[in-house]
Amino acid sequence: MKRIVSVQDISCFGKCSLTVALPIISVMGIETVVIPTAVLSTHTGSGFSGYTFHELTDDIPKISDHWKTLDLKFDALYTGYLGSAEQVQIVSDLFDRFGSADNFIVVDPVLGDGGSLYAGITDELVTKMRSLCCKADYIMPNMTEVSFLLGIPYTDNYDQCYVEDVLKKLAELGCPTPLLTGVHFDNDFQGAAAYDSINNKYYYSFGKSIDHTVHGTGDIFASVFTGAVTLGKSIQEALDISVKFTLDCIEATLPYFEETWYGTCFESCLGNLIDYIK
Ligand code: PXL
Repeated sequence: MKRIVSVQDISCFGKCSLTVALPIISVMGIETVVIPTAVLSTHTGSGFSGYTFHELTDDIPKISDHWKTLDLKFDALYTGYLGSAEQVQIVSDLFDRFGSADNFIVVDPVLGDGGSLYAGITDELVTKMRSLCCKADYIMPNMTEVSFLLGIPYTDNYDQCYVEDVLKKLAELGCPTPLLTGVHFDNDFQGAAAYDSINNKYYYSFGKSIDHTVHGTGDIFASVFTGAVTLGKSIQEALDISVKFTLDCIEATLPYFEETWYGTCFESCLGNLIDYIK
């Protein structure tokens, strides 16, 4: 059985990070091992204030030491939201210990959206996240995260040339296969792009554009993509499955948007994912 370790926070309420990665990767038939990096009462995205934040940074090296005694191996190491610069450094050490020629590393550099950083994301954390991206085989920022990682202005108005230029610059940071999420060239379609810098090939996948921003879609996309590559899917196949499933989830959220404004209703779509990976 394939096995992924997912390293990110538990937002107790709010449907993101581990509470999304666990069910999604599990439904893909992959064992999901977790390192919770922090426990928050909710996520830090818009709509919530006054959330609690309990860091588990000190536990990460202890968990890692114990796992080494068990000689645990993973097919993929996948990180999402990390709450402090120190934590990013500790995760980087974890990659050194558990990364190998037989597995791959996915870093979703969760930093912000809509042109701004999430609450609590500092410049130091951005700098460390940039270094973490150098160790990854795949990264999957949105355009906001790209602007902070590359130190360029944020724009929501771009063309294919611009997308390919930023993907190339992300590869130059040191990640051989960067992705870009939330890609749209018009109002009708949205999706994601990827650049395989080793073969100098670009990949795109689009679906119907849905005019709603829902929290947690980046985590859904990253979990599905990581799972699909772990199952041996090609970049194009993994991109198609991830985009299709993420858009299914956004669509499924629309009827419940008033009551679930804080997250995406991915649960009712999990059956689709089983079909998409067949
Ligand atoms: O969905 C990304 C995410 C994960 N975890 C926490 C967050 C966010 C985005 O805001 O705040 C705690």
